[in-house]
Amino acid sequence: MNTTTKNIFKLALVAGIIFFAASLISKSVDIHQLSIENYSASKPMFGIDEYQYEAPKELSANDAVATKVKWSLLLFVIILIMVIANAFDISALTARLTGKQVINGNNVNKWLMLIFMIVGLMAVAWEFSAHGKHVLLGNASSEHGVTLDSMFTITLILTTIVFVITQVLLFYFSFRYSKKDGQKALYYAHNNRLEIFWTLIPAIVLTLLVLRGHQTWRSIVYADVDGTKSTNIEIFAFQFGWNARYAGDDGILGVADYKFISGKNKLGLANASEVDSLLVELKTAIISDQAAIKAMPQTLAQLQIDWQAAKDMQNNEAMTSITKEIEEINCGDRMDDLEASVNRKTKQIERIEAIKKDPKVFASYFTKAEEDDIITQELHLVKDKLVTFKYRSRDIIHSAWMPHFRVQMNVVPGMPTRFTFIPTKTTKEAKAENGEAFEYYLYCNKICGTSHYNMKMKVVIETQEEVDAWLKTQQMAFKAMPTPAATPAVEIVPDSATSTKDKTAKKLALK
Ligand SMILES: [Cu+2]
Repeated sequence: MNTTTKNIFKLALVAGIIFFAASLISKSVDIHQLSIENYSASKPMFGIDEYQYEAPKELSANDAVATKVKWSLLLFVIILIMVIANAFDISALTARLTGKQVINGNNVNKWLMLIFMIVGLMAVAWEFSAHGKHVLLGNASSEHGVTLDSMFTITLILTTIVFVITQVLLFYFSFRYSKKDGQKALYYAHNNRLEIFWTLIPAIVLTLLVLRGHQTWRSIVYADVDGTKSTNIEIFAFQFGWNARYAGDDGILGVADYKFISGKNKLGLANASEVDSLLVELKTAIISDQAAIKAMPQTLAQLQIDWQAAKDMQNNEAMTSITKEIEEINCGDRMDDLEASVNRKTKQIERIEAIKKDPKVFASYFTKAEEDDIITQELHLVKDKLVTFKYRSRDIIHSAWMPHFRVQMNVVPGMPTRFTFIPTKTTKEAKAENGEAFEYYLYCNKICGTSHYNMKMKVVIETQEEVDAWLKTQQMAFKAMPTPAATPAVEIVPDSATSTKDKTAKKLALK
């Protein structure tokens, strides 16, 4: 037995031991039922809220026996490998003594090639049957989703054919044309016809696949460019959650801008009174920042007095926190922070006032279309109806992903994106297929921070009537919902806005 074969056996031995250790570890760590049953083709990978946690079962007498059998089986395999390795050694020795070869390494290798091919292809077939269908997602619940899935299927079929042909050739040739004594390999450097054949065919096939993809993508992107044929819904992303905004009775989504975002106006809608109260808020905050800057020496003196008092009382905790504050002032950090805050707010005020100053710009922002907009925590869509999502992000890049609908789009701050599609299966129908626990969700598919994993919004597909009824239970952004008794809608000035104004007025008067 030559050193290479010996090394291969050694490697196999090590691999066996590693595999055994890994299987032991994975058994001892309870990974929340992360078994193959949970991720099989019949169960959708996404949409079922949470897998029920089941405590690991105690080992029964049968399990104990099974474990012992597995141990002995492994021991048997290890001994077998060692015996074979020794047999090779003995054969090599006999060959050296007698001059006759007992075991031919080339022969062993050629049969191993054949076995590897058969076992490998069987494993591929099993993988296809267990996980092949639509990459664990279940059937698509949207119109374009069916086309996308068929593209995946076609690509998979083509690549599988190529895979099987090349693998069979590779391993069968190694088997068929293994080294024989007295036989010399043919020197075959180049063949133009072959080169053209295996360059042209993949090129044509790939071009067709890419063109089909391009065509499908165009049909999605250009389904409703100006948003007139579909229901427009805004999808608003933030760390860490989603909001949906419906246009309300006027069918128009009001203008929104990041400059208008405030604690109360989280989506930054261009609402005149809301923006006015934001301006007051910003100006008040600037005044208080500036007062803090002016009072810095006094604050420092007071902190030093406080520190002495804390020392006298031997209050170590207070001393530490006061020392930290004193350091913050002494090194200039606090001053920098306050100045930056004043600058930031001044810029924001300037930008808002520039919009308000120009009547044309003002009219383009403050259209009043936002008043009846409805901001929701859930997404309800009508079955078989074209819908366009308009994405907006408050902070960083997110990605809105609805796996069941094969919908995904980046949500980028400062860059509006959109996606038009038709949902084709109601939540009820999906539940009938996948079980009562099933729900559609919109997930974030861009790792965006600590709570990214929890960034999702429930999606419900239902009839027009059901969506309308649900929308009536939601609150309009700046208007009261009409009462069911068909009384004319009363416009209510948001009272918290006035109260903020009052409060700031009082604060200003105090200064
Ligand atoms: Cu995110």
